[in-house]
Amino acid sequence: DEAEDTGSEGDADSGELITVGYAQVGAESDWRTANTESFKSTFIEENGYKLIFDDAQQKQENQIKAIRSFIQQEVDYIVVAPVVETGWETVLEEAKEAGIPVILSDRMMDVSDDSLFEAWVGGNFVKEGETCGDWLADYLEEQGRGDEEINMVTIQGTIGASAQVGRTEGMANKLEEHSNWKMLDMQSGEFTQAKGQEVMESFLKSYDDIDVVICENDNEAFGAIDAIKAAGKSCGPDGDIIVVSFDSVKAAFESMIAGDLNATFECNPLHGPRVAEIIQKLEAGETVDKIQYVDEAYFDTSMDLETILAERAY
Ligand code: GZL
Repeated sequence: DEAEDTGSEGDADSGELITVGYAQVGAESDWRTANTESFKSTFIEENGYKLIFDDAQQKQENQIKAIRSFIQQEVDYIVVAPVVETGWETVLEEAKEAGIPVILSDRMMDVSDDSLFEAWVGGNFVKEGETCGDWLADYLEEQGRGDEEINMVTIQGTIGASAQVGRTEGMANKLEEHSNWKMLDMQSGEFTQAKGQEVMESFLKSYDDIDVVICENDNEAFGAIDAIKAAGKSCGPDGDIIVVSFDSVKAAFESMIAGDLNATFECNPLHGPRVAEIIQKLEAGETVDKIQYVDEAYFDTSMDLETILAERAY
């Protein structure tokens, strides 16, 4: 009852629920939907948790409001998937003042003092970008286009999000290795299908010789593919334009099977269990690794995609 509620940290042993506030980015992509589902199916009462979930509609000020609300509610843990990397010091100091541990998942925060969060778990975005560049080099080589002038465009994610920063950086590292590759343009598609289509429409109006479009998530690729077809061009393995993207959600497999998307570079969204493991360790007074990268693969049309899709968890 109220009298006993000292507002102290929840403790699974005493039978009290551990209250977790999750400041989620939004609902912009299939990846985000799978990530939200992972948290909502992990942080349930039968596992000893009470989840308070907030969808910030991709606005940082809403995430900051959510974190302040979690502090007011005296949650036991605050988890954040930060929409962009900067602008978090003040509110993290407030959480520290309140004695509430913060865990980051998915995207990273750029803070001067990393004691402001306990741990971060997510994808290695620079590596994802580099793997994409290496895949493109191999694919073009196989097509006998290893020395050809290749014109590329990039539909970036939300500018300032570490997934966008890393993937753009990773590809930039590879561009330096291929003097015959030219990045004609880069614009943000906000990680959404609608904006991805818009950006690709504008690229197709500006450039009539695009060979590759790099989409910084699968949903932008679905939009880009619609724009390519509407412009009377073709994409995929036998098409005019090579389309590659990041995330590897189920719909990306369907797009590859349909012959539209060439390849997708995985970024696993199922961070619920990983964050729960971090919380359990903190509850037990154990130390946790500050930076925890998840394993990532890639998938392309040379693979047995139906079989792989049948086993995909997201
Ligand atoms: C990646 C995540 C990105 C996904 C997008 O960890 O931050 O945000 O790639 C999502 O689909 O919108």
